[in-house]
Amino acid sequence: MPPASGGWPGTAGEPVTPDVLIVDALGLAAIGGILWYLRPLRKSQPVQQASDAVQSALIVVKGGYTPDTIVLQRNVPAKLVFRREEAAPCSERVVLPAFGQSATLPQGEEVAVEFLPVSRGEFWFTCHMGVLKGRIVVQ
Ligand SMILES: [Cu+2]
Repeated sequence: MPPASGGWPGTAGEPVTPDVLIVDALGLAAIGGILWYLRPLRKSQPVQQASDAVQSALIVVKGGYTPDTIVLQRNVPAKLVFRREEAAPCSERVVLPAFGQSATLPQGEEVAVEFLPVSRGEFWFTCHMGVLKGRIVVQ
């Protein structure tokens, strides 16, 4: 008699015993408990949505700023993340005078600069000597 094809060996014909049903019920109860536990966290979701409204951009600092033009919407919190990929001291500090911000950029680290652009226009960000230049366009 040839072996039955298909199915996993050992599972075919295995009876569903009351023990299995109890385990399933406990599993469902555990899942229900976890969902109930997470309920308060779900209520905080609007905060998460608020953070979704942040406009962010990654700017690589290496002999200049890439990209060197960042377009932002006004009245939406902005988060510019600078990643300096060089050791040249020229770029170790970035300044955004129009937004009252500046930051030291350790090599290889990502440093976030956050501000709220409220006015339309074009604004410069530069290294602390004004050699490297980037542009922020607020629409
Ligand atoms: Cu410089």
